[in-house]
This record gives sequence, structure tokens and C-alpha cells, in this order.
Amino acid sequence: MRVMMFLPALTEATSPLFRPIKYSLFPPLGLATLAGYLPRDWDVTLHDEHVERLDLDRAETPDLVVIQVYITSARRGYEIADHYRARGSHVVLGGLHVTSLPEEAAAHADTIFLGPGEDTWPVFLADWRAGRAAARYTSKARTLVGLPPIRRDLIARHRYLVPNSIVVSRGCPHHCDFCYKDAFFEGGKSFYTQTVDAALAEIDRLPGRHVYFLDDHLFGNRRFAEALFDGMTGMGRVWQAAGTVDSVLAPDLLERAVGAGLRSLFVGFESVNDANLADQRKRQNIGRDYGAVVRRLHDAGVMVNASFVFGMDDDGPDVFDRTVEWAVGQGIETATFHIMTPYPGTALHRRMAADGRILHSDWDRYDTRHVVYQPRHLTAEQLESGYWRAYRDFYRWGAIWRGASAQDTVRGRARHLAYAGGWKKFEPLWDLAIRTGRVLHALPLLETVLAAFGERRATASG
Ligand code: B12
Ligand code: SF4
Repeated sequence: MRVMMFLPALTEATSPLFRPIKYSLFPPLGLATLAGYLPRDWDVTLHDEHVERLDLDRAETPDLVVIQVYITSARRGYEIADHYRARGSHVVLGGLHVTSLPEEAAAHADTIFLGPGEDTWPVFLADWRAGRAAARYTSKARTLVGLPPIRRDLIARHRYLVPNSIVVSRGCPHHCDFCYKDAFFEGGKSFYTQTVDAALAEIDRLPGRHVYFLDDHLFGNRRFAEALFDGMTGMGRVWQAAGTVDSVLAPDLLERAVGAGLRSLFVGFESVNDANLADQRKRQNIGRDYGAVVRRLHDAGVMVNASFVFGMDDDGPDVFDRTVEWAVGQGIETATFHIMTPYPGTALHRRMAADGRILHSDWDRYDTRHVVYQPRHLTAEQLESGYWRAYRDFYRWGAIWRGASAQDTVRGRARHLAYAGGWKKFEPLWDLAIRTGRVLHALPLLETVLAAFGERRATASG
């Protein structure tokens, strides 16, 4: 059997002129997970358009075409689907956007999947082989027990800076209004983990030292997280992950994570305006001392990647400067800014649509860089220009230098400069590395910076 699996890209990621490094960070883990269920003797290829050019004109008619569809890649995903359907392949679509808008996706597919695939995918495979594939499969039973090993052999490792990405849970225990999560996991559990042993075994299979957990909230189940971190202690890994502000403040959990090799954490601060947090049901952030979160992470030797969303209803024109000023003043190493984006299926989208505030449904622009709704205390122009200004201001050399001076040693400052500057100031070098297929060569440098950041703290405190 010939199977082709595709992760289509949004237009920006395929530009012949310039490729941002963020599209060459992580391989298509979802598809590699699904590939694990396919018989080993099938001819399976995995294509990630973020890192390779697709040649659809090649005369090939696979038996089965599998496409993962995110909102921003929906248009391209449907194009690829239509192409292979016209050739006679059986085309299946799944992922977040398909789950949000099944009718839209169904027009381009023989079969669609709603929700995560671990329960429905094996059922489909059996049906399809028996010649009775259904048009739609909806996930209900949520478990990661018995997951087959991920087909990492199908991933072109050298094309990614972070080939060792991993997820050991699905979903999140929280329910923020703007998040994809409740829509995607509707009809079943929306937060569940692997067994600790299976997670440790998967980590063990990863070559090298560096690991990046893509879990929405690695600390979401305390008992699981503690056992995982204890199991990882002594493995010699350095790793990055995402966690919430309340989990950082929880006593003892962060310490265990650091002992197991945590060196950088993506934290959803979202907004410096408390009223926004209540509005978005971001309860785990309300009333928390954000400064204490950053200090606690830095004291533990963990770099901070702070995530902020602009354009919530309490944001006025001053929000950009206030946010950047706060982040730089705290010595935060890297920041990710987003324009609030109401994804179809979310509570936020329902609310905006009911109020007539959705401006259009051009999914290409639902990329958190464009304004797709009517903001309350800002114009759309102010919001977009403020967003770009925030990036410029945060990553100015002057700001990077100020952030570095919040570190307490010369080496610490140098590392802050290297890490923060490395992401945004050397984009042309990243572009070159991507084009020449050498992006993985930068991984040892990343490992060194991450490892050294933690060692400095260990020395300082011990
Ligand atoms: C890693 C990541 C990225 C990476 C790479 C993506 C990749 N290689 O897959 C990068 C950095 C490139 C990226 C970029 C962006 N991302 Co992103 N990203 C993620 C993240 C953190 C993890 C994805 C992942 O690997 N999950 C783990 C795997 C195992 O799960 P999965 O991929 O969902 O696959 C499972 C199911 O979805 C299902 N499934 C999926 N496809 C199919 C197909 C079939 C046939 C079947 C049966 C099942 C199935 O089964 C799989 C196994 O369970 C998610 C958050 C999240 N939790 O999903 C955000 C997320 C997907 N990203 C998001 C966004 C908005 C973006 C950006 C637009 C953001 C930006 N401003 O830059 C860009 C553009 C994305 C694009 N190319 O179109 C949103 C998507 C919203 C939406 N409704 O589509 C998410 C959900 C973040 C969020 N909370 O809002 N992202
Ligand atoms: S904490 Fe993060 S992943 Fe969890 S529901 Fe909120 S935004 Fe989504």
C-alpha cells in the first residue's frame, strides 16, 4: 500500500525569499504518531511543506493521502486534497480545523476525522482495508495507553532545529475562552496523559541531549509531572516545555523539573490587564504576581519565553508599550506576541460572532498577526501596528541589553544576549542554514546555552 502524509504550510512558510526559523523548529509529530499505526511493510512517506517543496505534478497516485489541517493551512490543505482526489486516491483530513468546521472540510475529503486520532484512526484503517471506510469518524474514547512507537524514522531530522519534540499528554485542565482546546476535545476527556513508563521510554528513544515538550501544560497533572521529573532525573537531558503561571508558583514542582533538566519554559502570561484575564476565563492567572513568576524561574536557572495576546477587550493603545516595558524590565529572555484570534469553535468566536464583531473568514489571515475581529478600545490599524512595534521594541539591541543587565553575572548577561539576540537578530543566518539543510547543526549551540544557564544557577546557589 502506498501512503502519503502531508503537513501543508501557510504561505509565509514557503516564501522563496525568506524563511523564518520558527517553521523549521518542530517536525510533524501528529502525523508521525498516526504513521505508527500503519503496517511496517506499507510504503509510507511524510511530507512537511514548511521544510520541503511539494512536487504535486509528479505522476503518482497513492492509495491513501493523509492531511493534517490547521486553520492557517486549511486553504493549502484543501488544494492538496482536491489534487489527489482528482487522481483517485482516498483522501482523509483531520486535525484542529477539520474538527472546528467539519462541513467545510468534508467537501474536500473522502473521510474526515473529528478530535484526536488515537481511537478512530485504527478503526478507519481496518474499515478502509475491508473496503467500507465511513465518511466521518468522531473521537470519543480518550486514552494514550498502548500508543505504538512514533515513526520518527519518517522524519527528515536534519531539516529541524528541534527534532526531539515530544508530547506525553493531550489537552489541558484549564478552559480559556480563546483556546482551541475545548472545541477540539469536545465529547470526551480534554486532558489525559501517557503512563509515566511509556513517556520515559519515549524520551529514552530520543537521540542526543535536548528535548522539547510540546504539551500544552506539562505540569497540568501534578502526580504525573512529579513522577515524570523524578524518572528523568539522572538522564542527563536538557529540556524546554510550557507551563502556566500557577504551576510555576506551586511549591516544589519547579524544583523537581529543574532537577530533571528543565532550562526554559514557555509561560502564557497573556495580558498585563487583570480585567482581560477574567473576561477570557484565564482563572489560573488572575491575581498572580507575574514578577514573582519570572524571579522564581530565573532563580531556578530557567529561561523564560513569555507569551502575550494583544487586543482583548480591556486593551487600549497603551497596552503594547506597557507589556514590552514590563517584559524587558523583568529580564525575560524571549517573548512571543499574538493578536487575539477567535478560532471557529471557541467560546470567544461564538461571543464575537453573536456580537457581529467577526470581520471575515479568510483563514489565511487567522494567523495571530492579522486583526480578524472588531477590537473594542483600539482600531484594527492600531492593533496591528502596535503588535509589530512590540516585537521591534522587545528585540531592539537596547532592550536586549537592558534585559541582560537584569542578570547578575557577566556570563549570565552574555548568555542572555546570545539567546535573545540569536532568535531575532540573526534571522538571515537562520534563513541560510534552512536553505542549505544545515539547521540541525545549530542544535549543539542551543544545548550549550541551555545547559550553561542552569549550571550558573546551580553554582550561584550551591
Ligand atoms: C508545535 C506547534 C507549532 C509548530 C509546528 C507545527 C507542527 N509541526 O505540527 C510551529 C512553530 C511551526 C507552529 C506554528 C504556528 N502555529 Co502552532 N502549535 C504547535 C503546538 C504547540 C503543538 C502541535 C503538536 O505537535 N501537537 C502534538 C500532536 C501529537 O498533536 P496534533 O498535531 O494535534 O495531532 C493529533 C490530532 O490533531 C489528530 N490529527 C491531526 N491531524 C490528523 C489527521 C488525521 C487523518 C487524523 C485521523 C487525525 C489527525 O491526531 C493527532 C494525534 O493525536 C500546537 C498546540 C497543540 N497542543 O496542538 C500549536 C497550534 C497548533 N498552533 C497554532 C497556531 C495558531 C500557529 C500559528 C498560526 C501561530 C503563529 N502566530 O505563528 C503558526 C502557523 C501554523 C501553520 N503552519 O499553519 C494553534 C492552531 C489553531 C488552529 N485552530 O488551527 C495551536 C493549537 C496553538 C494554540 N493554542 O492556539 N505551531
Ligand atoms: S492554559 Fe493554555 S492550553 Fe490550557 S486552556 Fe488555557 S490557553 Fe489553552
